[in-house]
Amino acid sequence: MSIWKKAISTAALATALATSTVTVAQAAPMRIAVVVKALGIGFFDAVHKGAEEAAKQIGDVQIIYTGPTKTTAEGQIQVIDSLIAQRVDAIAISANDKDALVPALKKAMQRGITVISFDSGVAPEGRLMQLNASSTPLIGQTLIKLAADHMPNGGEVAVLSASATATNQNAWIAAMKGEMKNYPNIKLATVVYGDDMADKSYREAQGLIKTYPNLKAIIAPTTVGIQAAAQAVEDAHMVGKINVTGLGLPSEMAGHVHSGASKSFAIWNPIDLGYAATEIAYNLATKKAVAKPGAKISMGRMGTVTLDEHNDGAMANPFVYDASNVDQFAKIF
Ligand code: RAM
Repeated sequence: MSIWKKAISTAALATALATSTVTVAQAAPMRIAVVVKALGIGFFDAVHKGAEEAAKQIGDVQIIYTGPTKTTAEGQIQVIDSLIAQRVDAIAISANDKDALVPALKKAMQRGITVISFDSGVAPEGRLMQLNASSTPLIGQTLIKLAADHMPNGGEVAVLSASATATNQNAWIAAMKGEMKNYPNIKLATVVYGDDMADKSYREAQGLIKTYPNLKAIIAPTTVGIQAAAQAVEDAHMVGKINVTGLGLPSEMAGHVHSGASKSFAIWNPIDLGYAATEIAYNLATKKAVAKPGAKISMGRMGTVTLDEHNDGAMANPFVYDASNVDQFAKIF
């Protein structure tokens, strides 16, 4: 046999081996796609960690962690179409827009893919259920209280949100506005959107600082926004004048708490959220559970979630971080 022929037959053997490996792999794991608002966001990296933890515990699950590069519905629709083509078993998605994703996710469900949303919800017709991180009214109350606690004389606050179509932030802002009736001396000056992009969030925070000279607090119900706002307040030498609060990761906020830019902030455990969403997707995909109003669905070590009349459920309560505990939790998420 010539060297050339030998090379070809070796290549053919390698291909045969590779094909047989693929055949074995196809039979085994269930593929659960975790689709996030955008790649590169620390909060979702922690969600990914939790999803992998659940997959390891369940044993026959492979996580496909994916998302667009920007927090847009168009980007997520492309990702969903590609997951349908790959015939994944389940999709757990944090939505950039509750309505725009419905046709693509309906198509996925028609092809037998189990679809749930978590964190930022999809409208009921586009998913089996929605796992909220926490109770929406509770987050609304927490957000305004965090600001009010450090405004003894009241005054103006502004909200720096994620994208204008983000289901979760919009629900929390609505809850916060409702709760503000109990704080008559606090006025909401404006709501601006940084799209969960660090640079845009930073520019929006700079705009708030310039436009509202009497601003007492920036409330950012997004881990990207709160970090950018704290940085902008430090850079503008406004520490002590404007308090930055909202929802943040201890690992990203510890320095800003120590600088004084943020007195306190809140969050639930994002690792737990990724873990719980994966457990639920697995239980629904394997028909161990059915999503319907009143159902109690197992989230593994996180207990059970109870679904309301829209098939929405909440995982856990948010927790408050300040100078006394932020370093301890910064090591975890
Ligand atoms: C950002 C995202 C996410 C939200 C957190 C609080 O990471 O907008 O959806 O839950 O902030």
